[in-house]
Amino acid sequence: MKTQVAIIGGGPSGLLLSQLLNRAGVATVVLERASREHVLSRIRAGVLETGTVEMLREAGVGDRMAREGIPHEGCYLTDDDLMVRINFKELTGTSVMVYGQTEVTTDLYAAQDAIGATILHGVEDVVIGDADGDAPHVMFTHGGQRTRLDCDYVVGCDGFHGVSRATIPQDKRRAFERVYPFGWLGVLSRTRPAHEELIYANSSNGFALASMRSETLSRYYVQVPLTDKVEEWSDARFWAVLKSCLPSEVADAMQTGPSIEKSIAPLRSFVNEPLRWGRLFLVGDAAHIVPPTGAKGLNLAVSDVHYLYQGLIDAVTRGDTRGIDAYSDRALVRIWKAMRFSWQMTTTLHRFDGEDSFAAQMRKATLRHLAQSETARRDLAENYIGLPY
Ligand code: RFL
Ligand code: PHB
Repeated sequence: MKTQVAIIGGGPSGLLLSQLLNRAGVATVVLERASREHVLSRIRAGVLETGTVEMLREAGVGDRMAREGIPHEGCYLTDDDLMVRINFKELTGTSVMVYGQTEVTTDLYAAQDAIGATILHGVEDVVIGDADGDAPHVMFTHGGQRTRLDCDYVVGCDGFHGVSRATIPQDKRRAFERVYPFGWLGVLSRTRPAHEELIYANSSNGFALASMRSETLSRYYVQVPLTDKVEEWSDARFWAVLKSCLPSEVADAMQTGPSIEKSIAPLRSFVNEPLRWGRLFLVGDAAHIVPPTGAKGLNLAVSDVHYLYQGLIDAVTRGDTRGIDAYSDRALVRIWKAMRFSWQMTTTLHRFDGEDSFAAQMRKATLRHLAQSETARRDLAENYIGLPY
């Protein structure tokens, strides 16, 4: 097989990149390990920055999002019963879009199907070869057949546990990492959202987040020890803990019901530098991970695609490598700012086991400062709606 750009991973970043390249006449092959159903069953991010919304429109997948997505002009940070509203619209002039990652991925698959893109599912044993030379290739097994795909460039969009990052020799990459001593237990339920806007709650019982997918579908999270198992969390226990973290006026009015999805995700900050080795580029979770507290994971994957795709078009069609040569440095500047914001939101809102009494006071003081200072709220809003590309 032969193509211009081989893309490992058919999650949101791989599909979006493929879509933008295909629309510009660049040939791609997407190699995805899982089935399409599996990719679409993963409940993950829910908040899209303005830049992400624009990128999806540019890729021709903005129509359903415009109809079904819910623009949010603000969110709340709370400290027990104190509710601080961050008014994005007033502070920054723009808003965010609540539209689930599952929907984004569904739309991208539909668009890729419509233009006849090549996406192979159930691909195993991917090995990237000669990435540091002029003629890279990818070996993989599909339908029991070992296949060689020759290409001009390889893009690793295969998430944190993929093969792409590991292909780069140890002495050519550097990892920066912080692992947090807790995870998020997430629950999806067919209930009316607790509030019309998202609530990030700091409380003496730990962190909780009240989010949503629609007017009838709620997404909630509570902070849990990393050792907890989903089976230990009955719906009743989950609702009780969630309510104990939210402001009482919200908790008292909240509708509860059976969970339709429940999972635990660990929290981690991670950056791999650089994002390139020869003709191999890393994009999205393959290159970096943020804790979900700032809603930056999916949005960063999209901004990476923004920095890379035009460069790839120029390189493949005109031999102009300036864009791809600048990719790693340009993308990393924004990645590190999102790392900082996600880390700060995480430490401002979570209880750390074994922390001293000072730490809880720092969180309370931060929330009180936000309540009183428009400057502090504007800083948060600017980061939350997404820093400029
Ligand atoms: P993805 O979505 O992980 O997609 C990578 C794809 O690559 C495939 N793959 C391989 N394919 C071929 N060969 C291999 N060797 C392969 N190894 C892996 C995988 O099957 C998969 O389909 O990465 P991408 O596209 O960069 O997108 C990034 C976003 O998915 C991610 O940043 C966010 O979902 C992060 N994230 C969250 N972000 C938020 O903003 N809010 C959230 O609530 C939120 N929840 C989450 C999350 C990430 C999670 N992970 C990664 C475990 C919850 C979880 C559980
Ligand atoms: C979600 O709705 O799943 C969600 C929203 C905001 C976050 C994280 C997750 O910061």
